[in-house]
Amino acid sequence: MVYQIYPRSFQDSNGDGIGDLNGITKHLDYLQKLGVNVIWLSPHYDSPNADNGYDIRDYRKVMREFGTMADFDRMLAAIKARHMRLIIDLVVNHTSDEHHWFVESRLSKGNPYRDYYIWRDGRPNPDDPSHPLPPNNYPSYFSGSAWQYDPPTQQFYLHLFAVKQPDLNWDNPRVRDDVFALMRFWLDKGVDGFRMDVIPLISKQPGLPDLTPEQLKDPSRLWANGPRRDEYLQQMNREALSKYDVMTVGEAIGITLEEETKIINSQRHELNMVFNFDAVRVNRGDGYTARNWTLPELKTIYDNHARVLGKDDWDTVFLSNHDNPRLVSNYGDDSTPEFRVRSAKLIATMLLTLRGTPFLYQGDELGMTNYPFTRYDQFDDIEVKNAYKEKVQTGKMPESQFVAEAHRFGRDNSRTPMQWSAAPNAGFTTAAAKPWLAVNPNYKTINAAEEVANPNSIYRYAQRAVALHHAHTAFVYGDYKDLDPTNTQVFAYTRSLDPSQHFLVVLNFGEKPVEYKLPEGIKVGKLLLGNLRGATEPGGSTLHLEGWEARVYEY
Ligand code: TEU
Ligand code: CA
Repeated sequence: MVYQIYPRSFQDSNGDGIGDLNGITKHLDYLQKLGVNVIWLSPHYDSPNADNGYDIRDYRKVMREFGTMADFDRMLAAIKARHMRLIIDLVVNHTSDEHHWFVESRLSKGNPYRDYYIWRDGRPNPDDPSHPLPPNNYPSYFSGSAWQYDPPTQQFYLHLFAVKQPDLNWDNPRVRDDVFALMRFWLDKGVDGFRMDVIPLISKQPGLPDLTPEQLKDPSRLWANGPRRDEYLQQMNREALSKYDVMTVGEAIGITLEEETKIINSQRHELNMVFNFDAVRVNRGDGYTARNWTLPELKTIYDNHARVLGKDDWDTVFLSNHDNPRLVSNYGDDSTPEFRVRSAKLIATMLLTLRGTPFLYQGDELGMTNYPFTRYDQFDDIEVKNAYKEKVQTGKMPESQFVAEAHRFGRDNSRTPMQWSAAPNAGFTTAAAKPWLAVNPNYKTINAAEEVANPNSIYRYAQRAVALHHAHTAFVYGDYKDLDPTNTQVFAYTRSLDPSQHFLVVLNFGEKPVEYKLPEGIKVGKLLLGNLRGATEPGGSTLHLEGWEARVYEY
């Protein structure tokens, strides 16, 4: 089980309002007790923080706000001492514009680092010849064009994300060598692998032609399937990964399930796993808009995973991270305390019993919720700020609608400080400090201190669900079978590993109680896990499920 830490928001240890590495070290027992095997640490490197560390200025330095290299080494040793492992975030599709490679690169066309990035002449602008147009029509993920004009050399550079995140030119072999060297730097320190940020985007389309109107609807599809992607990942595997005992998981933005087998099939020696976005985005339309979805759609996704990914293609299971809303607000029901607790437990049950390595994001184990945003100035995220400029300041969207959508899907929901206790600032930082992003006001009731002590809490339930996952190899290696794909309210599936391990998971995905008749031939046995007390039904074939009730049986 992998637990993601967003260091800025986890624990501040020195009262500056920003989480840090010593703060993480302080809570390792908490993570160990939850049953965490691997910690994924979001970027901890030196960065001007245009995108909270996803814009790296120096890959070999720790961000000053997060501490020192000695703090990192102490944290790593303390993780290992608890038999956990650490993977770090490898952000190498782009760097910060303050990275010395880019500082050099932009100086002159003849600079030795010029070809570390992607520079092009603009296109003539008939209306205003002194302001050339971008080289092509690529949009940035963070609004506007993906090209930025740079006056010193009068060329544009490519940035698929923020203006301060220029894309590296992986077609340059020196870039690849330098990336593999920095990977070895951290691997030599003893880190246990990487989560790789937008890794499929590293191979650009030859000649960078304009996207067609069709391609413009989802540019990631093309960008993620560049011609040299697998060659580069295989080289990375050969020159860095294969020399260590490590785990890798790539962020597979823009890639279909069928395509992802190219990256993860173990015979191909690229990455171990990827995050496929099909499930986490099932309820999303364009931008921050919602999409109507049904439970059978989600089941189809998991069924496809079981069908398409064979024994050489290891899967991941996740529905949250630092780019998505809070798990319980997004897929459960946070409208009443009772349903929040039940639905958070139900989702934990699902994540820990589906097929693949489960990932939890910090605070999921507490059922932390979206922040009650009501105003634009409460947001910090560059994605929100750029979208606001493009949509609201141009009059394309009313401010109230923008705030409502960013409240529903914006990334700051999951980035508010971890709620450790009922103390001021939720114990994230000192009472006197101002946290870098506001603490969710519900911290007085939703916090780790309360939940660790309360045997009926989400945390304590998650602990049991993780333990169950670890206790039976069927949850790791077993077959997955959806018992009732078209049922719109109940998600029921089995995980089985012959000859003797047979588990049944039944999830009532909604507030309405339901009588659920099991398919022919299945009779429940011992109840191993359930999110409502007293669910002791005789070994029958009809289950009476309360709203958001979850159960795991032996059968
Ligand atoms: O995210 C890439 C990515 O998929 C985002 O475009 C995401 O879809 C969007 O932000 C959701 O609203 C990775 C990191 O996880 C993210 O935090 C970074 O901002 C981004 O790359 C650039 O490094
Ligand atoms: Ca701090």
